[in-house]
Amino acid sequence: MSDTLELYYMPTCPFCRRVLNYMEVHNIDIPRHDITSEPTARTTLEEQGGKMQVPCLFINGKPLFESDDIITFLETAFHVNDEGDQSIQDVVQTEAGD
Ligand SMILES: N[C@@H](CCC(=O)N[C@@H](CS)C(=O)NCC(=O)O)C(=O)O
Repeated sequence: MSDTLELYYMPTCPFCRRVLNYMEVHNIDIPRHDITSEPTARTTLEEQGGKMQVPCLFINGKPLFESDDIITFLETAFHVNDEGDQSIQDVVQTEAGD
């Protein structure tokens, strides 16, 4: 099973910075949308997420708000505490090969 992940954020938001810093430290590279610079991103967040709050991680199109919950999800999805950091490709290939 592989999840489609997309992060919606604002560069000035401290909660978003927490998530982005975590991703940077652990080499987690997923598509991201800056709602202040992408014209359609804010609308997408409001319509699909149901509210205007960042950070928001869409997991297979389903919104996950709260920076703590997002980091916990990423920690599990990318096996941060298991056997070193992995890229999303590693996760996808590992799980697809099962
Ligand atoms: N408890 C949330 C707080 C998130 C939050 O307050 N985000 C602010 C930006 S820093 C927000 O989206 N506010 C709504 C708005 O700007 O309209 C978290 O940890 O993610």
